[in-house]
Amino acid sequence: MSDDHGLVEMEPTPGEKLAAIFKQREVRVATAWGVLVTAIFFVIGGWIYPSWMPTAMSTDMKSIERLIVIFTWISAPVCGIVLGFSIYTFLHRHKGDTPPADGPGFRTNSLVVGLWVIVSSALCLVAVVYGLIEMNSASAATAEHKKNAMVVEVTGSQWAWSFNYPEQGVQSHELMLPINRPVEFKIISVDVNHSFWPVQLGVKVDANRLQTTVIDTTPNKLGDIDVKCAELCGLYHAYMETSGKVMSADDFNTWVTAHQGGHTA
Ligand SMILES: [Cu+2]
Repeated sequence: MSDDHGLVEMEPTPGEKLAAIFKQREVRVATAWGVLVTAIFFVIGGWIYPSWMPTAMSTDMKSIERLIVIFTWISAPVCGIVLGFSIYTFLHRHKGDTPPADGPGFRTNSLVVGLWVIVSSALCLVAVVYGLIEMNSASAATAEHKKNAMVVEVTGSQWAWSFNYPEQGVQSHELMLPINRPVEFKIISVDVNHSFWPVQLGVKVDANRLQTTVIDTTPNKLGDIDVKCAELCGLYHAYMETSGKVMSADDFNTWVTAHQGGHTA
């Protein structure tokens, strides 16, 4: 900012004001960096990051993936502007021993501030509305699944998960689920707070002592599930994990028959 070209004094139209801001070379270069960073984050958020995410094995996981992508896209321009100006500043930092003279003082540019408030409010509003719609459709699905969901009672303890299938009379340390049947998890802890996280199912919910938390999902893809604890719960928190499987209905029935009355490791 070498001088302000009398921007504030002229009081021209907003369009002229904006044009004057962009007449400054440093603003144009920093904006170009901002656009580049936004584009990079747009691509990373939309195509590269989803390819690193675990396989989606339920509709919930699919919608969470979509939510992450859209929220990344919304935040990309914010990140772009901040990093764009940071990159410009870093590349044009002062080198050498003699400190440069102070630059001219500059006043708040109400047009830029106003525009930015409007744009960021609009982005937040999109995020809030989108989030509410997703939440609403998730609770509608829960109400619909309530009738024929298979109940799995999940117990967290330092430092293991165990699963009880009351309908089938089976207990297990592995999470076995039949494909395409809604499952209702009833989650509790016998000691400290844990968080039940079957990664590929897109479910992550607290396991508290004395208070059962309930959540449902419908596995829709065969394959392996990683079950982890997502709440720091003590010395071996990092090892509080087990595995599971989404199986065909037949395979699930075979597994149930083999384990009824017993307790699998
Ligand atoms: Cu835990």
